[in-house]
Order: sequence, then structure tokens, then C-alpha cells
Amino acid sequence: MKEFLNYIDGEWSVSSSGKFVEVLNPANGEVLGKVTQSTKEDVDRAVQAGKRAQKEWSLVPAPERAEYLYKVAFLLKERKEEIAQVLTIEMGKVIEEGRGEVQEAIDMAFYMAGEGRRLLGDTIPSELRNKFAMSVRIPVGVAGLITPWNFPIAIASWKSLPALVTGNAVVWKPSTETPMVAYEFAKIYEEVGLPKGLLNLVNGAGREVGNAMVEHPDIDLISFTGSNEVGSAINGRAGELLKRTSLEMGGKNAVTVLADADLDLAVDSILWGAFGTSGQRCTATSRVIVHEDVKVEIEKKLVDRIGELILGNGLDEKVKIGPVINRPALENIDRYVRIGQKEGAKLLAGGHIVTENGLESGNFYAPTIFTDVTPEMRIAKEEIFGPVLSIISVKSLEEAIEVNNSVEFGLSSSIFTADVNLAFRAMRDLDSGLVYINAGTTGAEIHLPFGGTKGTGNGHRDSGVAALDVYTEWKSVYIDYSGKLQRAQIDNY
Ligand code: UN1
Repeated sequence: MKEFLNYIDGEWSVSSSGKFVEVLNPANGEVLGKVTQSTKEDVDRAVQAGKRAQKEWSLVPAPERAEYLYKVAFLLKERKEEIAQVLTIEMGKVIEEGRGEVQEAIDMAFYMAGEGRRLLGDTIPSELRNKFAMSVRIPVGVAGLITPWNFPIAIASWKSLPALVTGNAVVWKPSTETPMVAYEFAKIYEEVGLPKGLLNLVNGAGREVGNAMVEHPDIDLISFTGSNEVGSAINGRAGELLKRTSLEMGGKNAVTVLADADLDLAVDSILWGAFGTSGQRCTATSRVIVHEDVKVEIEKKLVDRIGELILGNGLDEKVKIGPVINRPALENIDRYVRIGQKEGAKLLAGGHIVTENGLESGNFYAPTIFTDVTPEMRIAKEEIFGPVLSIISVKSLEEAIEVNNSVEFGLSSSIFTADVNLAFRAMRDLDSGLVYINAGTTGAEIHLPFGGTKGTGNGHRDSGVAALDVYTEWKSVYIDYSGKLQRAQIDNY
């Protein structure tokens, strides 16, 4: 059976626990291999390797560091199809989306390689004559990255590439659901000749590895994408230890459809945003906030078209919707659907685990639409992370914005309208890190900051130039060339 190992200090190794966990194909339950289960000792070895390697790495000029990133970009490009296939087999997203995700990592690698020739600081006028002032970015040290299974290579690229180009070493814990993709990515770092110890991979389910990373005195920051429950636990402990964290967590994203909107375009975007990736994106559309005048029409269009969403194994190019990641996720989605029914929402489509057409051995959930949902219902407030959409009707833009903003998350919001004035007003008032006008809630591009307000994050951003702030400290430098004592705030006034 294929074994997926740790990569520490440039060597592939079995964890000190000697334990393994099976990796399953979510489309059919087939065992794909097994992944090593790391311990605190493995984390410590990875951190020590990172710490040693980072000393020299921080002295390598950033444009030279960036050359490794260019090589990563080209190798990813060469292997795009191969990695997309692994993604589909292991995580379940359809092959077209698998290719899209690898493309996201390629884009990020080129973008961050370019940063190697910028990493801009500031020069600022000093208050005093014959004195020079500037601020420069310095690496934080060893970055601990904890990444999820839903975008196993894209999110790993959002974090590892800026960390490395800014001069840090990385200890990376991917989700144990997706060790095959993690292996592919780590192997690329190995093949481009990244100096050993700079990128360390530690696999492990449960909390042991994550806790060991948060607790380790030589891990200088934790960048995490995943659930609010885990993010909040990380932040609590890291807060006590005064350790920097960058957190990207849940969403309860809505598309607002005003009465003057292009309804067909809105429906296209809602179907893709709600059911693409089986709803397992933090940017997924899980609510539609529709003006009452077009509610019935939107409902009809959505229901009429739901049959287009062919479920199945994502390797089949015809298939539009793959499985959800595992059995517990499938059961959790079903539990939410029962909650919605109990709360009095009206089921328009789906609402069940798929148990026919040979799909019963996989984790398939029928694309589900609820209407007559009210903002107080749990299905309208809590992140389900599956193909479940709730339609809420409103009477005005003001009410739509209020409903959009009423949830505890603030990742992505979208509005469809033909009125430019309303669009700008919505852009200002929708409380989220991402806002889309006449486009759905998914599809963020890597050269813009990615993250959210309120319960979605803690003020930091992945990707875009903002990512550099996560992985660097500012150092303010003053150079006095007057040759005499100049007392700031005193001698100049
Ligand atoms: C995520 O779901 O965590 O904007 C990331 C999007 C993708 C990234 C999603 N580019 O939907």
C-alpha cells in the first residue's frame, strides 16, 4: 500500500509513532494509501531543522529566493493535469475544478516570485536634519502552517510561498484527508532544490500535531485555515503565548438578487457558487437574499435547472458535482437538512443522501434548496459546508444588507442589480472581506487579499500583497549622519 510520509530536514520519514491512518477516495470508499501519524517529537525535529535552515535563508537576497519560487511555478504548470487528477481522486472535487485549483497555486507561485524583487518597505523623512529613516521587512522566523482539505494545494500555496520568499522556514501540517496532494507539493519543493529544512511537512490527524505547533517556542507564527472551533482554540492558546496568528475560518455567504437584476445570470452564479465543490468552499453561496418581487421566478429557475447538476466521480468530465469529503461530513449535512425542516423551511429540491445509481459507496449529497427561510433559522446562520442553499425574501436593499450582515461571519457577499448607484451602496455596506457585484460569491483571485471580517478571521489576509504582513515584521531604521547628538522631539523644536 502507498505510504505518505513526513518530509523533515530534506528527508522522507515515518513518524516516531509508527502509526498510519488510511486515506479514502470519497467518491467510492476505495483505500488510496495510508498516511503517517506524527507526534510532538516529529514537530520538534521539523522546527529544529527549520530554525537551522532559516538562519542562512534569511541572508539569501530575496530575488535569489524568488528563483526557487519560479521553478515551483513552472513545475506546477508542467504537472497541472497530474496533480489535478490526484486532487479529484483524493478530495473529490470535479476534475475541471481540480485543474482550476492547481492553476491558483501556479498563479500564486509566479506572483510571490515577483515579490522577491519588491518586498517594499518605506523611506520616510526624518524630523531631523542629516538623518535618514526607513522601514524594512524582516522574516518572522519559523512559520507554522495548518491547511485544510478543501483547497489542499491552493491554500498551502497561499501560505508557504509568501513565507518562503520573505525569508522564513516552514513547518506545514496539511489535513490528513489530503496527504497525497501535500506529498505532490512537498516533492516539488524538493525537486526545485529548495535548501533542506526550509519546507518541512508533518502529517497527523487529531489535535496532537497542531497543539505541538502552537505550543512550540520556536514556531513564531501560526497561519491557519479551517473551522472556527479549531481557529478559536489556536488563537486562545497562541494569545497566551503572545504568538502571532493569521486565521481564516468560516463563511455564511449570500447572493442578494434585486428586482432589476439579470435573473438568468444570477441563477447561473448561484448554482455554481452553492453547488460547485459540493458547497465545500468557505466562499460557497449558502444564502440567497431575494427581493420579494422576483422570489417565485428565482425559485422556479433554480429548481428547473438543478437537474443539470450531474453527480458522480469527478474524474468523469460530464460530472458537475463530486462527493463531500467523508462520512461524518455527509451525516452533518443531512442533520442540518432535518434541522431546516423542523424549523419550518420549505424544501424545494434535494434533501437526502444519494443512495442510487452506484453512488451509495461514495459520500454524495443531493443538491438541496430550502425556501421561506428566515434569518433567525439555524440553517440561515450556521456554516453547513455542503450543498445546501437557503432562500430568504426581503422587501428592499436596506433589508437585504441587514440580513446579509446579520450572521457571525463576513467572508464573501454578492449582489446582482442593474442599478450602479445601488451596487456602489451595497459595496460599501456589505460587511465582508470580499464583495462581488454581478458575480457570485466564489472565485477570488490570488493577487488580491483574501479573508473576512467578524468571525471569519482575525484581521489578517492570505494572498495578495497583504500576505506579506503575515510573514514579516517591520524594522524601523534611523541613520544619523550629522556626526553629533540630535535628540528627537527636543532639538528640532
Ligand atoms: C476556500 O474555500 O477556502 O474564491 C478558498 C474561491 C477560491 C478559494 C476558496 N479561489 O472560491
